[in-house]
Amino acid sequence: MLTEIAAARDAALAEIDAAPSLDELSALASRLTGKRGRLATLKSGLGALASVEEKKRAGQAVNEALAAVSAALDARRSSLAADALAERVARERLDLTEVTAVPGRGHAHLVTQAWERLEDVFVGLGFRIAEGPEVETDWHNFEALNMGEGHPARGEFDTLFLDHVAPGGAPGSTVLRTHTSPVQIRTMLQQRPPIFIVAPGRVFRRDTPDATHMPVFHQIEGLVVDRDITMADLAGTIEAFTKAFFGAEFTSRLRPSYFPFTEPSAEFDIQRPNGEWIELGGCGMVHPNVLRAGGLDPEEWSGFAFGFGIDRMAKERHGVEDLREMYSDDLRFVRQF
Ligand code: 2NL
Repeated sequence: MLTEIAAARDAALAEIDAAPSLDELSALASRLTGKRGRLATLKSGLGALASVEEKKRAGQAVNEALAAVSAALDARRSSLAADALAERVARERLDLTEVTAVPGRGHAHLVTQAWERLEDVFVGLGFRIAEGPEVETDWHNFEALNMGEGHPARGEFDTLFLDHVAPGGAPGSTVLRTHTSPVQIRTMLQQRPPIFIVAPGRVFRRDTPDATHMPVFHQIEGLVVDRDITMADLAGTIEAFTKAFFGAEFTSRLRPSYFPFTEPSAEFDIQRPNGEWIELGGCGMVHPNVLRAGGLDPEEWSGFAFGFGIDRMAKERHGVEDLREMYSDDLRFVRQF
């Protein structure tokens, strides 16, 4: 009897172990533990045993076998359930990478790159970055820069006027700034010298777009005001900037020129290592009238200023043929830089 019980138990355990699915396990469970199972049959045959002692031992063995079968069923059930869940999770997994393009890493626009590098270099030379409004008053944009009403230089600027009339302003006296110089005027009015600032920013002129002009472009202007600032400081700063931005093999030169807001005025050129000269921007000693407009006494303070185009700089640096390319949204162009 005990051998039969052990055999029935081992056969049951082997079947449980081999059950391939939860459904089949559940069918197996009713068969093994049901009234017509082998162990149940053996149990009901206990009465036929000869001695009480034998009945007791066989009864205990059957109960232990049934408990072992029941425990094995539970274990197999949770193992099959875990497998089924894992299989279902794998089957229902949504691979979103198949429908979403892998997002490539973008980069700053060509002009932004140049703008940020210029800021870095000027900060390295001891300048601070100044900002101001893009919508300006006629006074800050022209008058304070020694270009009174009717000054011929105003005509060069093809100004974009706004209908908006500032409080206390005359009609037609609100403009989109044609240069970032008004930022320097505002700085002079706000803080005492020493002033060492650069003002990068977006500027506007009524130009028809072509290979070298855009109605919206970017400029960076510098302003230094302190006691005893001379043209030598200007030339030295331009040279230090040239080497820091373009490389030690580059040099710079100043050529006499004219601007209403500086006196004397100069163009500044840089020389490539191959000897070629490129015109970069303008500069000069701040005109006494401009210092006065900024609330400073020209007998006490002197300064220099310079300005150049950021877009042109990016264009030269990367050999872009047409400025309009820089403002197209053609990714084939944008991705080259
Ligand atoms: C150019 C020339 C220049 C300035 C800008 C300036 C500003 C103040 C006072 C005096 Cl507040 N000058 N700015 C001076 C000389 C030249 O820019 O060709 N820019 C693209």
